[in-house]
Amino acid sequence: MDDLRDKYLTAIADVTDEAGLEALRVQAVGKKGEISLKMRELGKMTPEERQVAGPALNALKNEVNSAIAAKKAALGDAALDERLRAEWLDVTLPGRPRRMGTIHPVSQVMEEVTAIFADMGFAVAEGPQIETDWYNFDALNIPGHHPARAEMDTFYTHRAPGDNRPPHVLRTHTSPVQIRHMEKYGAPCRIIAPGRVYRADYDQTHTPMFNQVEGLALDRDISMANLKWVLEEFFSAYFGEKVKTRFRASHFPFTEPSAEVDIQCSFEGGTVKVGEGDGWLEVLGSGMVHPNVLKAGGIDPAEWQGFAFGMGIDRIAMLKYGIPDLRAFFDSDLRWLRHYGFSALDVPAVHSGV
Ligand code: 2NL
Repeated sequence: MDDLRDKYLTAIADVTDEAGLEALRVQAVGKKGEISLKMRELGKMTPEERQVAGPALNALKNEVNSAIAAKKAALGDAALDERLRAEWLDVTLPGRPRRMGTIHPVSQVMEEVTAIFADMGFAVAEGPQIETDWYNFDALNIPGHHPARAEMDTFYTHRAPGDNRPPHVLRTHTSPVQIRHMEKYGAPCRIIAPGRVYRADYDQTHTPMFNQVEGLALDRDISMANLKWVLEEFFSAYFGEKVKTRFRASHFPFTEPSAEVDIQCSFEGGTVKVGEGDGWLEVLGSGMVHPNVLKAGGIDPAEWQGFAFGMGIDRIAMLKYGIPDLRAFFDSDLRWLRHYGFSALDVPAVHSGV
């Protein structure tokens, strides 16, 4: 009995891992373990022998079991200590810097423009970028033979052979959005329609896809005077200082009368500065909505009238943020995006104006 005790207590003290300890447990007190087998032999003993051997064997079994339990706990603690040492982490280290993406100038300016017009009571309308030629041209008083159709360098979609319907077009302006809005909601109305438009043109100042914002205000007594106030209010808020406008008589099929609008600026040392000086910069087309266009939108021109305008978002973004080349807008060059992009936290709000 003493030999057994020495054997197992020594072995338990010497074992260094949990698998070895488990093997010892099976060998000593498992079902067919050495101590278990000894206990089975109790049955063959005389009652006198059993009275001595029984309690001694039980005591040995308990002693071995508690030695195993104690060792198991010690091995567990050692493993935890080792893990804690290995997984040590200095929480006082500064974080690794990760560069954040930026908001594209077009997106930023869209938000700015939207915020300013929203402040004047204009809602935002959106529509499809692929249009029928009716919404893109006919409804805007541009009939099939009109030179404006050719001038606009329109992208046409293909039709299946034998399909003789007129092809769809990539919208050349966001005016179709406003026609759809008139059809659906009627007058009065005050909306802007920002979005992508397409024209087959590519050079320093033109890209085949660009961004435009159009505006439409209809009521019983809206005039060019309201148009002029809205535009001066808009440009002053957008550029952050009072900006004068100059209206020049012009012609568009969808407005009558029509005006091209210039904003006040100065040209000094090769840079343009908006809102001061005696130069003028053309930024916008506008006019009173043509009666035929109102009719196309299902609105009675004897009862309603109003103004409309259209301007290039990319162009006013270049002016405000001093971006020289339009084509770089759509190159996805990361260095350009980091330089001209905005922080996501730089949320546009309406300027106090002047
Ligand atoms: C330009 C000229 C313009 C409009 C767009 C418009 C829309 C409707 C009815 C009447 Cl639904 N007009 N839009 C009017 C005048 C000019 O854009 O040069 N844009 C860059």
